[in-house]
Amino acid sequence: MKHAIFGYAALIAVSLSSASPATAQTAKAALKDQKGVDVGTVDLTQTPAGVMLRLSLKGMPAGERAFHIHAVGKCEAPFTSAGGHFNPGGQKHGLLVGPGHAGDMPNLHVPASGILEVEILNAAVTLEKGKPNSLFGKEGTAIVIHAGKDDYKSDPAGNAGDRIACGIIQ
Ligand SMILES: [Cu+2]
Repeated sequence: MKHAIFGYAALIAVSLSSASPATAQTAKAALKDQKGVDVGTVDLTQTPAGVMLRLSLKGMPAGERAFHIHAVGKCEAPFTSAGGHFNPGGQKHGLLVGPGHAGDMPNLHVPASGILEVEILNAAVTLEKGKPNSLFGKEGTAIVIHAGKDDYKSDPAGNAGDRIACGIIQ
């Protein structure tokens, strides 16, 4: 009897995996500091509600750090190469001011260990190519972490200071 139940469960598992096609869109960014040292990763997954960013940081100085998606997929220290915030809607910066840039996201609170694991949903962007808010446009996009916190209102960048880490979304 047990045998039959297990057999049935296995059959369901197989049919589920073949029914969900390989269209789950994902992307990744490897974060480096200005010296080229690896400081973490971001795994991006398309969901019906937007793009889920799973951030895994290590060796990051403790404190509040701005966390954004920037408009150019180029990370050459000091990372001004990544351009301004990803802003296909032409909005002003700041979650306290209005809708903000599509690349605006809440500050990270890095603990003394320098290690942080967090998931953040960005409903304003997509991994789907060809859409105006796609992270895979002509110039690509990059994840940037700043030395300071985003004040959520100063245009164009939240007065967040230097760019201390960068990773191309690919
Ligand atoms: Cu930024």
